[in-house]
Amino acid sequence: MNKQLIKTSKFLSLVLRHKPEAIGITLDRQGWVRIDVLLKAMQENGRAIKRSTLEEIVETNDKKRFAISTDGLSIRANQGHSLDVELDYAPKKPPAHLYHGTATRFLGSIFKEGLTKQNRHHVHMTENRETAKQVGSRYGKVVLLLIDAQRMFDDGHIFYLAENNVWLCDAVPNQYLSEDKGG
Ligand code: HQG
Repeated sequence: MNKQLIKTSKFLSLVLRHKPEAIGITLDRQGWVRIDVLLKAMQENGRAIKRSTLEEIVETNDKKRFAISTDGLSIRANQGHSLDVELDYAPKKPPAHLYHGTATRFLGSIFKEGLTKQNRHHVHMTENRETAKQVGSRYGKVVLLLIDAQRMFDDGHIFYLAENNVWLCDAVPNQYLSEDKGG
C-alpha cells in the first residue's frame, strides 16, 4: 500500500472506530455507515477520496481492518473500536492455544490482574506468533503470552472470531496465561 493510502486508511480507522464526529458522521448500532455518506463527509472535510480508492483500501489492508456490507452500500471497521458498537460476532470454539503480544513493562500488571480490554471492547488474541510479536512490539520490548484457550473454553469463557482472524474475548484471567519462551 502506498503512503497516501496508508494515511487514508489510518484516518478511516479513526472515524470508523473512535471519532466519527471528527467529520460529522454517526455510525449505527453495529458500527456501519453508508459509503455515500462517508465519502461526502470526507469531501467536505478536505479528504476527498473516490469509491474505488476506498475499495482498494478495504481489499489490500494488511489486517483486514474494514468490511463492506454484502449489499455494497455500507462500511464498518471489523474490530478495534473504542466506541460503543455491537459487532454481533458469533461465539466460536478457539484452538487449543492462542497468543497475545505485549510489552515487558506490562507483565507485572498482567500477571496480577490478567489481560483486560483496556480501551477496546475485547482482549485481542491471535493464532499467529509473528502477528502477536508485531502487535506487542508497538508498546516496547515485546513478550509473547501463551493463552490456554482450551481450558478457558472448557471453563465456560466465550470466544469470538473477527472477520480478520483476530480472536476476541472479554478478559483472560491470569491462571490461563504463561510466558511463551519458544523464541
Ligand atoms: C495491555 C492492533 C497492563 C495489552 C493489533 C496491550 C490488535 C495490560 C495493551 C489490536 C493489561 C492494550 C489490539 C493489564 C492488557 N495491565 N497492561 N492488566 N491487560 N494490557 O492496542 O492487543 O492496528 O488496546 O497487552 O493487530 O495490543 O489497531 O490492544 O499491550 O489486533 O488494527 O494493554 O490492535 O490492530 O493495547 O492490540 P491495545 P492490543 P490495529
